[in-house]
Amino acid sequence: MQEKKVFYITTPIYYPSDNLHIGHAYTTVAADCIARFKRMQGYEVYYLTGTDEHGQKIEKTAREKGMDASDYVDGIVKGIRELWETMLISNNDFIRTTEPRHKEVVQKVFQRLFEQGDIFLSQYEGWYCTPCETFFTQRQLIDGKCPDCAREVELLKEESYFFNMAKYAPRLLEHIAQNPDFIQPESRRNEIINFIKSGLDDLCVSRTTFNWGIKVPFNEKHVVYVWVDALLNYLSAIGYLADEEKFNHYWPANVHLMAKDIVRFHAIIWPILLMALDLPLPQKVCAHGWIMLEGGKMSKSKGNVVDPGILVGRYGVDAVRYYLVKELTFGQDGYYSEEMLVSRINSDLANDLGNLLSRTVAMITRYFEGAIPAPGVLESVDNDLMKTAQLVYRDASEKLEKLDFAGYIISSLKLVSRANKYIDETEPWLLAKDENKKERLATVMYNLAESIRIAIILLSPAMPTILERANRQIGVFGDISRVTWDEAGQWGLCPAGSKVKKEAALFPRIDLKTLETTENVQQDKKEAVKPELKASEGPDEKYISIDDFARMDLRIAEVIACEKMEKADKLLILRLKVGAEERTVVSGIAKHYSPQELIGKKLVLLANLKPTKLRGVMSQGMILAASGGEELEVLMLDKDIPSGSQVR
Ligand code: ME8
Repeated sequence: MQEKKVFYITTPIYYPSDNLHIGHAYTTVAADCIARFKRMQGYEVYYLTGTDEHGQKIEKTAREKGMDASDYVDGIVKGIRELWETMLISNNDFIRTTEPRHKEVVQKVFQRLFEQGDIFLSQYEGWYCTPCETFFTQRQLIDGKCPDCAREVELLKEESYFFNMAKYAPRLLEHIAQNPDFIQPESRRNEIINFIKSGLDDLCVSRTTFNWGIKVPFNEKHVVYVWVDALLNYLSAIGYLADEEKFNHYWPANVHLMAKDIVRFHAIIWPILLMALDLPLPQKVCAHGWIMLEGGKMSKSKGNVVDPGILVGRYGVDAVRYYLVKELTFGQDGYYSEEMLVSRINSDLANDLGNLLSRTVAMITRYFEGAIPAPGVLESVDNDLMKTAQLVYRDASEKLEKLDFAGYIISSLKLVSRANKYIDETEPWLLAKDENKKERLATVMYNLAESIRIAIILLSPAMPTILERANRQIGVFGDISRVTWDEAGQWGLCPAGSKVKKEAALFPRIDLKTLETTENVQQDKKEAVKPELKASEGPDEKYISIDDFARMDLRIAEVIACEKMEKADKLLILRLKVGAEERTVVSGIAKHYSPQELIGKKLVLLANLKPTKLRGVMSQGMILAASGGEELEVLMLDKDIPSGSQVR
């Protein structure tokens, strides 16, 4: 039977509570890379992204801005759509959970699950923090108070609908066991299995404490829990209960891509909902790591975000996409820095790829009047280059299939490096001096053009404008809209006689010293858009706002090791445990404390201070101490508060 060549891939639908940052851009670009790769393989791709617009948080944010929730999200969503256009995201659809096509599906599903007994009415009991409008469980409270704002909480009961999750747990475990690829990577899979095995509580699937949501059709006091609402977007977008043909054509999804923060929703709640609806489960739920900034995960609520639109304006869409796709090692977290971005552009793109192209174009222009010559007899060095091209093609394809995005880029670059080395090995400038070596020179030029052709095809899902830009210089691609992935797997497709033409560098080198950093730019931008706010706050400079204070990430840290720094009589090197993490901090307290006095003590750490090297040791934060005259005392805790706890 012929394989059904349809491929349905999704990103999470993002909260339009604020503008998106490069974390969101990472997922969307990575999914776009797969969508483009699959299209080049001849699949009919449906690439879905969108926005998750309901819920208490968005209602509250809009209210704080003095806006209607729907006007507020309209503005943010417009910006998100523009961002995806700027980043050349090739999504086939953009779903908003406020659209009628989605709301209808949510209501019908809720009704069905209620009628078949999976959903039932009961009491939700929890600790409620009125200022935060949030329920917490007993375990979440800190000293019996709200874990977010430390204020009093009250025990409240709320009538809610619940979904009986435990009923489906054995089936889900069996599905995971029988489909080892269902949850990727494996570390997440194990985490999910353990979570399910520890027992699934009934899931509260409705709320009565706010209105900004989809009403439960048979009880208008309730709105549907925002995660049930949101997950159903994957069905409503492709016509579930509305266009049966379209729905059956695309469902089940091949890949749901996201970061690890929301994998539980996708690997537990989502498949259980689908089982209850008698629908097949998606093929793969894949969770990548987080893009971090010094000081922690980049997130809207922390405010430590980098705007991808600004980066694209500065470095170009291909370069920013390239950086993102290469950034995260499969399943792991990675740190963003603008220096790293620039260094990748300069070394991988300007030096390795850009130079390979410009040197080849220059040599073909000089030695063969700008027309790619036909190759002659192959030598062993040529065979080695050809073999690398074939291996790289297979490896890059495999890595993309497995959603190992960084692995795919690293693999593709191997061909670029091999081709650069081939120039050094074959020394075309020497061949050009000897008329008898003209045929050999022709072979070398042809092989270089061929390597470039293959490398550019392989990199094109990550960098969508590269085919067109390279084609202007080395016209071997013909009609670029018809280039297929397969063509990268075949050596010798480059038509001899194709013209080359020197143009501006594919990726100009960037001098970081001449640039402002993005953080500066964003700061300027923030001030530019908020002039009224600044004016109304007045020039009261002796105070800082609670937001200023909240930017400091103060944490309890336990000293697990400590030593004197050699040849520095004031400095101690402390090894700290901060929750699950370990840090090294260099502190100028050696005159006041011996290392032994500090081991086992709990201190206060400013955790999001920019890391800096002190006498060659990277110090990741600062411990707090009081000083008066000659005296100095490090702040320590008496009670047994766990390390990692916040200080406020
Ligand atoms: O969770 N690094 O929306 P959201 C990498 N509406 N990826 C990141 C990231 C970071 N620092 N920050 C965000 C929601 N992301 C729900 C989803 S789906 C039915 C509902 C990406 O706006 C990553 O894909 O908080 C993460 O899973 C997602 O944005 C969370 O987006």
